[in-house]
Amino acid sequence: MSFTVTTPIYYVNGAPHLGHAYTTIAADVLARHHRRCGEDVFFLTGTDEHGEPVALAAEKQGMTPQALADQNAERFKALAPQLDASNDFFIRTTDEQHKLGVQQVLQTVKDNGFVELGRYEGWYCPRCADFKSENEVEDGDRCPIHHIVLTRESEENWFFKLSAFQERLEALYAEQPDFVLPVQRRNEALAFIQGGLQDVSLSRGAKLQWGVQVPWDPEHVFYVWFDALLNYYTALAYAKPGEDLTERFWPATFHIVGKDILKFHCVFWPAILMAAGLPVPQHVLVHGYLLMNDEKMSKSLGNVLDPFTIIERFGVDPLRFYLLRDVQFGGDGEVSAEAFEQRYESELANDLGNLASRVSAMVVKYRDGAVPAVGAFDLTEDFDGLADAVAAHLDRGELTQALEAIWVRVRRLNRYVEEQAPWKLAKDEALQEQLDVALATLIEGLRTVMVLLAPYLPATSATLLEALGAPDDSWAAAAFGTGGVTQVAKVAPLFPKHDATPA
Ligand code: ME8
Repeated sequence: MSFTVTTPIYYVNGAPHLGHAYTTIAADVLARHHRRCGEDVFFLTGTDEHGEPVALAAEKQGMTPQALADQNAERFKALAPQLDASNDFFIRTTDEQHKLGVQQVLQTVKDNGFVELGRYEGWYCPRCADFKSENEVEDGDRCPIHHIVLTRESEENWFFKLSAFQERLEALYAEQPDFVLPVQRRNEALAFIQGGLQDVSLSRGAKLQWGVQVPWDPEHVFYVWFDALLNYYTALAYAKPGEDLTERFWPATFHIVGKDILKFHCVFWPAILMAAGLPVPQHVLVHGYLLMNDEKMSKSLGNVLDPFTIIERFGVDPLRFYLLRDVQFGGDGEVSAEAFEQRYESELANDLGNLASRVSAMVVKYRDGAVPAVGAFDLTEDFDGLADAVAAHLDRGELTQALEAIWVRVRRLNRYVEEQAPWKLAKDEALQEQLDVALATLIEGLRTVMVLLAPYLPATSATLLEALGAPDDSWAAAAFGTGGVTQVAKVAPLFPKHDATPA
């Protein structure tokens, strides 16, 4: 079975920030989960380098768009490994093969009769690279997202006949009810479609040169959004030298995007694929905004919390954990350094880190590190069905719920330590068997949660499973009771204390 997951390709008009890290981490969790289930996974991320957002930023900095793109693409490329993201390829829309792919697909769209010449009259935000309808425009003719004054455009353009896809899109939403997840985003997208679709500009005229040339009209470049969306498809043809991966990995399983770009992914994208005669993706998973002081973080608003600082001080696993734990995936959520530290302290250092140290220390103290072999574990009911529940959540893109399901068991293990009080059992000759069961259960519980947490906390999970001598983190090992730990040493603190407040 194949599984293809993508992030948006990020604009190179600025540096990577926490919002970008968020989507990449979410995609990585799904990629890692499906890989360990033995599936054939392709995980794609990259950069969006054409259009006004980049051309304008380059002009401001006195650079050519290509030079700015080269500089910032490097920073986005470097972000992925820092997040421990396991992407299989990094696409840049300035790649020659991508440009060729865009031209081929959009030529097919034209040949199929879905492109015509027209005139665009109306508002345009060069930061969004998006056309704004009258009812979206804020007072003073401003962009509702960037609050900058919109430009008034009147231009001859090639248009994509989006209006021809109204019924086909409605049918798609009916036939594939989970095409857009979660359901409130699906409803938003469907309402947009049902509200009536207008044809959209497919190209930009002479005012903008920075883009992929329209093959049938070299004076024009494609509107950046169509160039960008096509990355998900074009990448497959050249991601692996000598092999075309398109058959193997298309259609995509999950496109993960922020709600700011819902319209493009949930409406334009399936329509353009249909127009080209290509299969549509299985799911678009839409998440909300990370908010700092209630304002969406974005490069254009200059309001960013730096993921690199957190990674440097705490490592990347705490960042991955915090973002997927503190903000319900799908909705908006406030993020702050204080909330990060609190989660770090109470959940990673205490709930998980202390559990691992205490449990391993007790096995060392009471059993010389030998994990007792027991006939049956306690807590089997508490763990019953957990792995399936986690998988079911992840299949619906419920990343926070899956993590919560695991964390309920982490808490259960902590309560079990208190209930059993192994330090008391140890003092009583008659209770040695119960102590054996308690220690074996705790080790098995710890092993199980660490296997399940592997997609979220890859480095921590590998370290601890290695320390337990049970490095298998495959899906088969995720079932409670599989066992395999025979000997343990005391585990060093997984999440050491940090005194200073991160910047
Ligand atoms: O839109 N909270 O690129 P972009 C959560 N190039 N996620 C956030 C975020 C925030 N505050 N800020 C950014 C583009 N993101 C286009 C995409 S795809 C074919 C083309 C994340 O650099 C989120 O995933 O503006 C959002 O959709 C994306 O970054 C926008 O990145």
